[in-house]
Amino acid sequence: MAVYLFVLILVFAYLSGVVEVLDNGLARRPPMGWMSWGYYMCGVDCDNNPHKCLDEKLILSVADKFYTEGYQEAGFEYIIIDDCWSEKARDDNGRLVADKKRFPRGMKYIADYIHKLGLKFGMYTNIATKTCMGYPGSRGHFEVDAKMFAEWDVDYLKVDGCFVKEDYLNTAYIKLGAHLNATGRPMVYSCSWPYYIQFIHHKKPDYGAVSRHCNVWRSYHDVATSWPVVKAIIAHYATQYEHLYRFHGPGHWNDPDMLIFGTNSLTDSQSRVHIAVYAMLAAPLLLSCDMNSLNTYEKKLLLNLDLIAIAQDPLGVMAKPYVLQYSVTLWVKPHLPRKGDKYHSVSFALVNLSKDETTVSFIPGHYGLNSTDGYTVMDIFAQVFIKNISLSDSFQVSLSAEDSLIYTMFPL
Ligand SMILES: *[C@@H]1O[C@H](CO)[C@@H](O)[C@H](O)[C@H]1NC(C)=O
Ligand SMILES: *[C@@H]1O[C@H](CO)[C@@H](O)[C@H](O)[C@H]1NC(C)=O
Ligand SMILES: *[C@@H]1O[C@H](CO)[C@@H](O)[C@H](O)[C@H]1NC(C)=O
Ligand SMILES: CC(=O)N[C@H]1CO[C@H](CO)[C@@H](O)[C@@H]1O
Repeated sequence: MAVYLFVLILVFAYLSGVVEVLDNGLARRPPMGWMSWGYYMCGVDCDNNPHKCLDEKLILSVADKFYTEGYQEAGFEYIIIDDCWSEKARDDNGRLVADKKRFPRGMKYIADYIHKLGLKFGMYTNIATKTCMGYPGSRGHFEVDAKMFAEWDVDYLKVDGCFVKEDYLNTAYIKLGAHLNATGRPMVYSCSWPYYIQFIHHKKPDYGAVSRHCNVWRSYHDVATSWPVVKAIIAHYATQYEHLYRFHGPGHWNDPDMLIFGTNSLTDSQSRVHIAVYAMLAAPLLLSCDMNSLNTYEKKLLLNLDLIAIAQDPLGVMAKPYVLQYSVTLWVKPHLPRKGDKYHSVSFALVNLSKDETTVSFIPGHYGLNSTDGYTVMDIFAQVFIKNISLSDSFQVSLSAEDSLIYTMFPL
């Protein structure tokens, strides 16, 4: 009997171990959309800086662009207002108030507008008494703020982690998550928690706990509108893969921060690297720009449905990086469709971050392919099938400096 019980407990522990991630039914695929911070930052000085003004007009214009120019069909959905949206003080009832000048009709109006187009609405707070930019934060107001975000029909909440101690971070994100859940309104919960643990408090984040309480979380520094910063993010994910991949999947995602398309920061080949690595990581794809500033090539990449299918694959596997010859990184990601429920399709992204052109070769069969009928190969940026290969074939690729190529192999 005792042995029997022990086995039961083991089985239970195993089962609960497997399902122990946040299960609110949300973010089954990495969120796609737009977030204000990367480009607009604390865009409050609208008179002197109208092109960097965070206001109602901007948010509605993003919604309109998503709706009219094909972004929504490609999967872009969440429109998220980051820091600096509120008045400097709460009202007499202790509630946050939207900035009266920049958001004169309030947040519910914006939510309704966005929802009418079939899109989703996101907002921001900080876990401390003030936000990172000094606006009122949620500490001491978790319940009232959670209810208010729910009343405003928010679908996604980004919660920053400035100005508090490590032990507070480790309990407060869990408490705020419980208050969000108690509202009954489904809200994707985006936590900056592990970033602050690792880079501000210099401790090891408990990603198990994070993935039990958050849908999305930041694990590295903020992006900025510059290529070296994007390269640093890519390098971080390449070196930290072993620590991150097991927590990454449907409903719970590592977030390398926004795409910097539309900010005139990247060459075409750097844009390919940026989107290729984010797609292979199964990262959230959040733009941050004036939607009118996306150039023709960036728009083509964002609406490349073969590429988006890799990024949004339902299995949600984070690609594994391998270092090939000449420091070229080969990212390998299995995904759907599967042949006979058995043989995955697999995408290979080659990325070289150096400044020289080179030729590399690899044998796809050495990276988990095993369908002996072979594979048919699509060049994802060109969107054409280029050839069929067998398991032992070598694949030779000429790769320009700071460039990327993606090949998807579908089992024949
Ligand atoms: C609240 O948590 C429960 C248990 O994890 C989950 O089933 C439910 O979907 C959550 N509800 C919301 C609104 O997040
Ligand atoms: C290789 O085959 C096994 C089953 O024999 C399957 O589980 C695995 O996913 C396959 N690998 C790929 C990349 O399809
Ligand atoms: C690959 O094989 C399939 C199935 O045999 C065939 O229909 C297709 O034309 C081949 N593609 C190329 C590029 O050779
Ligand atoms: C494709 C390419 O640029 N090849 C280069 C990759 O990176 C290494 C060094 O980082 C160079 O030596 C290669 O020429």
